[in-house]
Amino acid sequence: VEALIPEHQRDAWKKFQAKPWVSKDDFEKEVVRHVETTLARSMFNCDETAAYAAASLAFRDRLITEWNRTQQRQTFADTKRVYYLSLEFLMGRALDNAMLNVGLKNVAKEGLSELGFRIEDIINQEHDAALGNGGLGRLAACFLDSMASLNFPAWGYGLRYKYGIFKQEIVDGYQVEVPDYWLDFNPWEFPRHDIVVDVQFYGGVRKYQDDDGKNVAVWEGGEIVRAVAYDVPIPGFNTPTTNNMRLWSSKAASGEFDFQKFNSGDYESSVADQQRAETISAVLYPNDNLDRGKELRLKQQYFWVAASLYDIVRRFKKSKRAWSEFPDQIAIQLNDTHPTLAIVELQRILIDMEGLDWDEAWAIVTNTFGYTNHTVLPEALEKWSVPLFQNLLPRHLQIIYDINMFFLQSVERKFPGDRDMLARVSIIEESQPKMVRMAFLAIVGSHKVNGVAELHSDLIRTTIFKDFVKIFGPDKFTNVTNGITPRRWLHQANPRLSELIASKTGGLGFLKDLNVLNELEKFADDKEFKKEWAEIKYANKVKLAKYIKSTTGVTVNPSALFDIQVKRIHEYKRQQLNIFGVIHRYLTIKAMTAEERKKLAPRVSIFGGKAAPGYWMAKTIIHLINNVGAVVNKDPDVGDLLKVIFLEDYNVSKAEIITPASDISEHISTAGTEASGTSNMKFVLNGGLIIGTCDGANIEITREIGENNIFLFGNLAEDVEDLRHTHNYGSHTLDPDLVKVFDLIKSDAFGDAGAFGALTGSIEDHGDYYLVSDDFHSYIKTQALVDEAYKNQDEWITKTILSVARMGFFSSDRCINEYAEMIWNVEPLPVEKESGLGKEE
Ligand code: HBZ
Repeated sequence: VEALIPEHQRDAWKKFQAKPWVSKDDFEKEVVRHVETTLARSMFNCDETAAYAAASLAFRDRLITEWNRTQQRQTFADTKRVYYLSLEFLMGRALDNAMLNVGLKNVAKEGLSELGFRIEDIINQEHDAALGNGGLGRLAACFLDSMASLNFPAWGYGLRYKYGIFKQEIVDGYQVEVPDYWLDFNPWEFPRHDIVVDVQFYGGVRKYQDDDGKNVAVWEGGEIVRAVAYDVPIPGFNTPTTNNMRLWSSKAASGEFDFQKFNSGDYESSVADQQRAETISAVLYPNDNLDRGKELRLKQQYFWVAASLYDIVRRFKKSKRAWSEFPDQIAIQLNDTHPTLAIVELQRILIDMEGLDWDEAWAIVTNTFGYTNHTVLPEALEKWSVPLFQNLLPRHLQIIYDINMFFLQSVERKFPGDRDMLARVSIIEESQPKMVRMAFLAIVGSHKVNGVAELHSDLIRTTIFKDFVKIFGPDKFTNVTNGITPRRWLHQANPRLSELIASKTGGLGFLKDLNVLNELEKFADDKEFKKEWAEIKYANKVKLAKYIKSTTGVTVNPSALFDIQVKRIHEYKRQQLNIFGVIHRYLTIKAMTAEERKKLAPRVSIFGGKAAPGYWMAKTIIHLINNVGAVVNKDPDVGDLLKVIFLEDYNVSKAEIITPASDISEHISTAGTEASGTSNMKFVLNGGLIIGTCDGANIEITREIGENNIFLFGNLAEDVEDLRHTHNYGSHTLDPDLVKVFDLIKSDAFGDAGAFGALTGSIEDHGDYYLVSDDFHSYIKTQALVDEAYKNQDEWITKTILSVARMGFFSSDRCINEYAEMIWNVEPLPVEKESGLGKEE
């Protein structure tokens, strides 16, 4: 490469090329330089915000240098790349992560201290990058960390929302949503004003035969919106590999249209055009596991997919390879069905723009894509109305109809005369209006489909996608159980535990090979070790208790059992079961004698999570939790025995405080509804036990850590259908303890019971779809076992050590290696030395 540049120029470039700083002095020099020049401030008015900005810029500069080199290395190696398409990346904060991944946190800590700052205060200045709803978005973030840490040539593609997930405020016990404008100052992104893609919407299709008699389709007219790239460096842990996350931002395409309007004096409507274009990437849709079918959402999906594919294809074309080599060079993973249009878009590019035959193009497409399903809930499966599609993306709809026609023909050949089968698997649902079933399109257009935990993958094979297993054979369907990055969820969130583990396992190697945790088994009965282990848990609880005090005003006892359920609020996740259990506990305490009360283990029930703004039932659950807390927390009969806390605005950075502080966490979804869950893994990895149903990854966690170390309860997935049937067609009597809970609610003990009528009614009168009553008894009994077990601290600690020791499987590094081998067929790109970076142990 260098030879392409004239020698005298090359020398100057090389002489002055950026050299990543490593020493404390150099770090301080960079911080001061950024304060004085980039920020135009002086040390006299450098507050924590400015210090955060300058420290971030110092680290960003470092990342950019490595990022550039990584991109060059990957380009010249010319090996296969992975593109992870996700409409959500729930990254959280970047500075702490960057410092730890490049191994310079201690350097920064000392440097900042000499400049007059505490590193924790500086880290806390950062606004979370909250471009996601929950598990799906956070999984994408963990995957980026793992792909970089394992040196895979991989990019993430997403949307640069101006507003991430809303900020939640609790006012009088109700959730209130406040917009999350997070871009005021974001040092982690690089605008690439030179990387733009014009994306077309609406218009019509003209078809004709060209001179050679070939059918040609031209999509013309309509409107153009411009996509501008913003790049975010993704540093791997203890490796120079720094990958790229490219987020697209929408703006009006400047061009003839605008000028015409300016010239005709139509300034206002030209400004309106501008705003309309910017609306596309303005806001993240705040629904998790619900599809609402809004046009703007489909626009977001196509905008992002079209820009990303243009970018990917442009990069491929530079290599001058034959089109048939496309799938050897590129793997694209679809994070749920949100990017399914990429399948159609690539087919369109290949047949309409590049002139390939249908079959040749389709082989390339299907060999390129993999699809990950994250839910079996029917209300979450995406469908788009055909009329809406026809209007917004007329050419894509034609291609979908063709894909469907060829697909149904193949089904007809395989299952002659089975018309029911054809109707069931058709990508077009023959409803009024007709709908495009995106999951079916994703299956037909991919070479592999995976679920995210074993039970979930079995369920999709045997229920929602069972016809497709018959059609394509079982090998197309596979499982990749989710995982989490131990860098953020152990090393960053729980530094003392990480340090203790490092001291016993020979350094930080476990963060790159989590199975090393196994070595902790031998300390499970080591008195000294257990003492340190318990002290760390206690310190983490003290920290959370302080946080609770400062945000809610409630004093909690750090010696009490901390029982935590933090995740999106959803009926299927059953926070209502938890709060009904809390009310049951409250009733029990009230009925106890003073003597009996002395024997009870004090408990703090902690909740957190956002409800989708339009999800009334979820908001009602939040309201009930808060009202129960208001009553219980000031009841003198109860005192320390029970406190009920709702933590406002649960997000990634709060999870980093909450997760290390649990004794028990709750993962209590109706069996068969939670695809995997990932916070279950985070809590166990941080030395907490869990109470859970036989659902999602709980099952595999049990297999790994042993059933003595987990509190399982409730009905099994295989029995859910029958139970629901009995509720609706047989006799449905409620659990007597639950009836007492409802009676208390109805006595207005927690405020006007009318506010909770829909919630209790859904269980009493509307079939109890989520089996709250069916599982109530088992839940209460199991919670009593938790109380008992917690009294024996010695055994409890042993259980938590053994559990952590057996969590190696749940590293997202293991997931990424599985995807790479089973689905992507890509290899890591080795780096010369593990790290040219600061190495901290
Ligand atoms: O994906 C979650 C699953 O509920 C959870 O069990 C799993 O562990 C996790 C990672 O695989 N799904 C989501 O978080 N889904 C969404 O947030 C979502 C967002 C927009 C939608 C649909 C789903 O339109």
